[in-house]
Amino acid sequence: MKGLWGRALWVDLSREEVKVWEYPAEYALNYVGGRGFAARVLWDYLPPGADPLGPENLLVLATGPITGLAVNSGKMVVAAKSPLTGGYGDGNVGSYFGTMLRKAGYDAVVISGRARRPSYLYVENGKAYVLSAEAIWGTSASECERRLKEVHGRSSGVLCIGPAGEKLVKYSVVISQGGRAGGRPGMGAVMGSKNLKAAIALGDMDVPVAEEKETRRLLAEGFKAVKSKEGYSFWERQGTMATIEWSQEASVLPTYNFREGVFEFHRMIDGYSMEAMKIGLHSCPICAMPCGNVVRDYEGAPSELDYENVAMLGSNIGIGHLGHVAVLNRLADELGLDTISVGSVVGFAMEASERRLIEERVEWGDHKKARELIIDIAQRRGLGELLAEGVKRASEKIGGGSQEWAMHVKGLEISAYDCHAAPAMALAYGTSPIGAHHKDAWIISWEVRTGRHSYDEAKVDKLIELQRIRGGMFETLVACRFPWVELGFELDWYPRIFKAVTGMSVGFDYFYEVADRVYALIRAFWVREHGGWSSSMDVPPARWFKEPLTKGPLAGSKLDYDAYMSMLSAYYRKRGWDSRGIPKRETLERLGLADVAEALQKYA
Ligand code: PTT
Ligand code: SF4
Repeated sequence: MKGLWGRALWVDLSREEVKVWEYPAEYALNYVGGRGFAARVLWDYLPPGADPLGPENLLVLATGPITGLAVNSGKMVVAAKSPLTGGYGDGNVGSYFGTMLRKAGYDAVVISGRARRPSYLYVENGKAYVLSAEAIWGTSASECERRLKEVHGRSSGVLCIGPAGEKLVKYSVVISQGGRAGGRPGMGAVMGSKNLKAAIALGDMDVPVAEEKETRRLLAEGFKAVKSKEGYSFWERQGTMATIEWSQEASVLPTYNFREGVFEFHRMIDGYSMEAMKIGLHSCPICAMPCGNVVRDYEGAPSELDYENVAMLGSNIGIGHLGHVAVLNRLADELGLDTISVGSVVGFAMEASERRLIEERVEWGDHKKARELIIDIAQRRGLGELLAEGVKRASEKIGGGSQEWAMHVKGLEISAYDCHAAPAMALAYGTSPIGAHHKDAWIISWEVRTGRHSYDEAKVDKLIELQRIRGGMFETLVACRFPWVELGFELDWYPRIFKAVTGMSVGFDYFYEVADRVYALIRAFWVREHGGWSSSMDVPPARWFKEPLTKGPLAGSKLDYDAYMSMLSAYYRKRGWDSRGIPKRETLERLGLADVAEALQKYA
C-alpha cells in the first residue's frame, strides 16, 4: 500500500539487536495501521499468558498511513499487553516521534526483551541504535526530553518515561513534548520493565504517496476548513477545558470519587478560570487547532491542562483551586503518571480514609496531601505502594466493601464522566477495548441531547457507530479526532486523503469493517489472556447502580442494572459475539479471522 513504507523496526533489547521487519502486506490492507497494526502484532507474536512486565511483552509504537500527512495527524499509538488490566492496552499520543519515525523510513517499532542497563532507542534515517540511558535514568519526563534533544538536536521526536514508569507504576504513561501523554493502561511501566527510558526518531525522507500534489492540496484544504469552523475561536481560548462547564450543567462532572455529578466549586476550575491564568498554547505536530492550554501553577511552574486532568485532580478529589490542580497535573506529567488514574486512586484513598479503611488520614480537598501522595505513588513509598497498583487491586487488598466504589472497568480507572444518569456512556466504558476510557465512544454529549434516561437499542447502534469511527478509523489511520468531534470538520475528508495517500478508493464501509475486525481481534486477545470471559467484566462499578446522586438537578438518579445488562446483550448480538461477550466463530470467519476463531475454539 502506498503511504506506508511496509517496514517496521523490530528491536530485541535483551540481545541489543535491531532488525528491519518487512511486515505482511495484509497487515496494511486488513488493519491499516496504528491500533490495528498493534493488535495484530500482539495477537501473532506475544506468547499467550505473557507477564506484561516480563521481557516477553511487546511494546508497539505505531503510526498509520496518514500520520504526518493530514490535518492534525501528528499522533501515534503506543500499545502492549497492559500490566494494569492484563488485557490489550493502548493510548494515542501527540508526538514528533511519530512524524519523525515516518521520515526515518519506518511505519512502526516493535520492542521485545529487556535491556541489561538503562537504555534508549535512537532511530535516524533508516538506522537504529540502542544507546545507554544511564545518565538520564531517574529524570523527569521533560528533563529527559530536554537532555536528549541537547544531544540529538531540537528537531528530533522524543518519547520518554518519568520515574513512575521506571518504578513500574501500573498506570504510568509515555510522555512527549512535556505535556502530551499516552498509554493510560500502563504503557510507561512496560517501557520501564524493559529498562527503556526513551525512544528518539529523526529523519528527512518523504514516505511515497499515490498522489503527491493532491495530498498537499488536501492538507491545505483541511487546515483552512478547520480554522474557518464556527467554534474555532472559542476552542483556541479554552480547548477541552470548556467541558468543565458543560459537565457541571449536565451533572456528569465526577465529584468526590464519582459520588456526585456536580461540584460546588466548579467555577474555580473551569475554562474561564483557566483563561485568566493562561500563559501559552502548545500543540501536537501538524495541528490546525492547538489545544494544549498552559497555565502557571501555584508553585510558579508551567502546567498544560485538559478537561480530564482538571476534573480528575479537581472535582473528583474535592480541590477547588485551579492553581493547586495545575500543580498536581504538572507533577503527573513530570513523573509520567496518568492523570485520570492518579485522580481516581487519590479519590479512592480519600474515601477509604473517610471510611477508616486505611490508617493514613487523607481528607477531601487536601491539596498538600494529594501532592505528597502523588510523589509517593511514583516512588512506591508508604501508601503509595498500594495505590501504585490501581484502584482494582487496592480495593481487593483493603476490602471493606470498597470494590463497590473502586471506579474502574477491567482494572482501568474511569475517565471523567459520571454515569449515574448516562446509561449509554456507562456502556461505552463497559465495552471500551482497553477498559474504562472515553476515547472509543464519547457518546455522552449525544446522550444528554437526545434523552439520557432510556436504555433503548438506538443507543447501542450509536455506540457501535462511534466506536467504528473513533476507536476504528481514527486509531488506525492515525490522526487526531478533534477536528471532527469538536469543530464538526467533515468526516468525508478522510476517505479522500486516504485515497490521495494510498491510492485506494474506499468508502466508510471499508473503515467500519476494519474497525469491526480490530474490535473482534482485541476482544479475542482479552479472552485468550484471561483464559475465558464473562459479561460481568463489561459492567461498571456498583456505585452507579446502588447509590443515587444526592445533589444537583438529577438527584435521585442511578443506573438500572437489569436494563444495563439488556443493552449489553444487544451490544454483543449486534457485534456477533456470544452471550458471554466472546466473538462467535462465524463472526470471526466473516471478518477474515479464521485463525483467531481456531484459537478461541477451546473457550466455545
Ligand atoms: C488520553 C487521556 C486523556 S484524553 C487526557 S486529557 W483528553 C489525559 N491527559 C493526560 C495528560 O495530559 N498528562 C498525563 N500525565 N496524563 C494524562 N492522562 C489522560 O490521558 C490528548 C488529546 C486529548 S486530551 C484527547 S481527549 C483526544 N484523544 C485522542 C485519542 O485518544 N485518539 C485520537 N485519534 N485523537 C485524540 N485526540 C485528542 O488528544 P491516552 P495527547 Mg493522550 C497532559 O493518550 O492514553 O489515549 O489517554 O495524547 O497528545 O496528550 O492528546 O480531554
Ligand atoms: Fe493535538 Fe489538540 Fe491538535 Fe489534537 S487538537 S492534534 S490533541 S493539539
